[in-house]
Amino acid sequence: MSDEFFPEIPKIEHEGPGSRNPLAFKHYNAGEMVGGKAMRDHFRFACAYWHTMRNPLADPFGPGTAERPWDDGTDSVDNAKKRVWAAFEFMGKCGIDYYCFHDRDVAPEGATLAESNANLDAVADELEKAQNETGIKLLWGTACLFAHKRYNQGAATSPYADVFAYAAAQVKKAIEVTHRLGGQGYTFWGGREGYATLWNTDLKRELDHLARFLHMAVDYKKKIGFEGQFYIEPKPREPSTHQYDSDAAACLNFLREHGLKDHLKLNLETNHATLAGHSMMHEMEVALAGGVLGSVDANTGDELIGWDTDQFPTNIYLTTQIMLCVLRMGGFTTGGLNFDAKPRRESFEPVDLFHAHIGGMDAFARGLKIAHAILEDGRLDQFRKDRYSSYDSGIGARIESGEAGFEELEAHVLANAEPVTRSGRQEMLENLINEFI
Ligand code: XLS
Ligand code: NI
Ligand code: NI
Repeated sequence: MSDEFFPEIPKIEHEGPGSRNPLAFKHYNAGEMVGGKAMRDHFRFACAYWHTMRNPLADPFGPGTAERPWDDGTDSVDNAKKRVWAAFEFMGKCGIDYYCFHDRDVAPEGATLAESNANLDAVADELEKAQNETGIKLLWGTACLFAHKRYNQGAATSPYADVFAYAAAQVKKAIEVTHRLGGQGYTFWGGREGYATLWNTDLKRELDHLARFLHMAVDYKKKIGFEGQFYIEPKPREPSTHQYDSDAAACLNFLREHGLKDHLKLNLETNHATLAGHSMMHEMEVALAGGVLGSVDANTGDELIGWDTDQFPTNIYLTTQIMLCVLRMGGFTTGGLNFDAKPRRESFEPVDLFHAHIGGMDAFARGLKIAHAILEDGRLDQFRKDRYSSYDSGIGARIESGEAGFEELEAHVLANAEPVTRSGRQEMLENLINEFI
């Protein structure tokens, strides 16, 4: 890999827990086997192009602070092409195997759709070259249907049919480019698919339009032979007051209601889970139970701020919970862990991008090892299993199989003594988890 953009930064190596080098992995070791699988294959880490390459690190009170010497700050295609090489040098040095992008992160929007598409094609040529040179792959692509003014009232849920059409044309192109670049998936994040106020909103019609939009995408995907996985990414609000795909359960219901469940899985993001008032583990369990756990946007929020602050994940409990669910699922197939995260506004130097990703990768390496050890140990899962054992035989088995009805259950109660329950042992289990952390 070239040394053009980050000349002072060497390739990040695994130096082990004893290392005091901030530019080294203490726990992440790409080739190390955990439960018969190399770490890199457990995680399938991805870099989010929009944050790492494009986020100026602004906040609601001030403009961006990010110093990105390779970027001339213009919207030119040449600048966009150059940025590709900075991105791939960065990922190569971090040992990140995948990336994710929005159409408008990688290439500038033009004055017309035709111009935007030509820009995207030009940058896709460059991305293809960089992929071939480095072996870094595209985890998923997406379209930005929320930044341009035309999308001010939504895209597929805009009250304006011409806006719906524009969004469709944009997604058509984004899927084509994702397909061309060998993308393993394509994500739909609602952006502004929700409402600012219900006074002006026909909620039923908007939801039907969103479903139509996704069906069109499914049809087109088949037509061009794109075999990547489609994902929908739940988020409850921000920038909208309410976003329709508000959490995993709402997405599942929407997919089922509109006959889309066979075509989309969920891409879950930690900060969106907490915005929805859930833990990430809750969202993961809901998706797992519904058979739609696809991919993860690995970040975290700040409990004290409450926005989608998109911070890098460093909490070992969080990464342990996520990896526990991923292992229980049997691992990612098309999905992976995409760092949908940015350094703080105060962390404006290029080297901070490295610290941020190193920290996230190390936190997940620890989470994986801990989760694996917990599963190997078996006590946690055994406890869960035993807790439901009254359903394994007798009346419980008849309830689960559907053989028993209310009358039989009433007879059962009349013939038996008061039910016996046992402690849920929450504290004991929390202590058990801490044995491993
Ligand atoms: C924003 C979302 C976005 C999606 C991709 O909050 O997380 O970054 O992941 O459109
Ligand atoms: Ni995201
Ligand atoms: Ni987000």
